[in-house]
Amino acid sequence: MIELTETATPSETVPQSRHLATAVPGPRSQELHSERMAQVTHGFGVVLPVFVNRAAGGIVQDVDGNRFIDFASGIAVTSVGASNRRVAQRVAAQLERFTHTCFMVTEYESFTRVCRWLNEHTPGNFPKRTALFSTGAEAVENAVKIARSATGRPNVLVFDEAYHGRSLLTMAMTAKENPYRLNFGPLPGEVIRGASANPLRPSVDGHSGDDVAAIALESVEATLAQHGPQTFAAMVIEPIQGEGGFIVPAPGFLQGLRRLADLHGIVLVIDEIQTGMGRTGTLYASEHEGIAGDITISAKALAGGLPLSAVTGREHLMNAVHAGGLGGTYAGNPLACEAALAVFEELDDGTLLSNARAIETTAREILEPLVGDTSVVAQFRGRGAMLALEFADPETLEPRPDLARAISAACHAQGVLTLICGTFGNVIRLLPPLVITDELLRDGLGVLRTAILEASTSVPG
Ligand code: PLZ
Repeated sequence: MIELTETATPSETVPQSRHLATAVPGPRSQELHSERMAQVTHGFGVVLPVFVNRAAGGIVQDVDGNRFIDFASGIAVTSVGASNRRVAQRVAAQLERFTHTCFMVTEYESFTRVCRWLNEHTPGNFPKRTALFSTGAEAVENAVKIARSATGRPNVLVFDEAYHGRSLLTMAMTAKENPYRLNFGPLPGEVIRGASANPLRPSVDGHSGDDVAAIALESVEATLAQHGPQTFAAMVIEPIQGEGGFIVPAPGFLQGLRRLADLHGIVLVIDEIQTGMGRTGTLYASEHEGIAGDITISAKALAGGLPLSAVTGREHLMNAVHAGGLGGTYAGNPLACEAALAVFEELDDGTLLSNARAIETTAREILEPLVGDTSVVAQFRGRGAMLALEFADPETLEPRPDLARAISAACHAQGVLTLICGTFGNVIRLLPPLVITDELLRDGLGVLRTAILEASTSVPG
């Protein structure tokens, strides 16, 4: 029996149970949403148009009194809970002292302490330095700047199904056209895409099973050769591809990239923005593969919901940049640094890591049988509390985004907040806070399972 352990979450402020007070969205949310549509750019989408008034532990509560089981964590951000007590207390105390100085103008100690923790806890047993920024995309761009500065080379290798952000450079590094790149060109150059090693849908055809990693690596080598390996500053990869569909690469692929990077003097940048900070049951997902990036990027769950990102890497790379070459007004904001120190305290005793592993065990037990039992789930995959179901015909692999949308909508209507991802939009992903109770987790998974069974019986098969 796997137990989820309680941590310091003020769950008394929001009852930890699913509750429907109105239809979803409720009347107050609908009112606020129409005002939003009148005021906010239509360039932002929304997964579930309910307005939140509180969130804690495993629950998001809306202005109509509906309580949703949180399988999103604000896209892998609020791993310690959306109103974690340690985060709230540290940030409140910092608010009283000062909100901002700009670290490039005058210094504060918390910035250094966050860098020290990251130097000590990111994969790789070598001397490191860290730079702090605000968003994930900003950190990815800075990792590229650092790699270019250190190597004197221009090119960046990225991979099929990659997601690295929405800023101009990271949008070019992201694979999916719609919605991320559509109409936003021209894209910056010197970004070259290589094969990924998706075990279900390999980028390179004509082989099966165990060869996926080896064949993808051959293709990557050919891509490097075509452009000249000595022109590449960096290769950037997510250890589990997130927005692209929660794809765990075929075994051996990441180790193979590590070898290619070493062979050609290319900086291996591991984008742990979605996978890091305990999400997959280890502090960083690279640990599952026994590899370390020359640079590791952290963001999202790093500061419990406050905007903070980090580039941590080998000392000689990080220090290759000229003084003044890196920075940003809000980079490593003091409120966000205090929040990160609180997150580190939460991670300290290993409870959240074992919670992530327990979440996987429970979800696997409830959801994995759907792969054989229905004719709509092609795969259950992921690690720790980063899990997904891909909806497709198991024989032909014809993607079924319609089913993913219908099932997700059924979950929303019953008070379970699920998200969709994947190149074909046919993957439902689970990213619960690592502090969710076992009872809530099972309730939410039960709702999802029933929705899948109902959808699959309406599919001829
Ligand atoms: N790298 C691996 O997952 C952000 C994107 C949501 P930012 N993923 C959520 C959306 O549709 O905008 C992400 C990621 C990986 C980089 C990023 C970018 O991080 O903080 O959104 O800039």
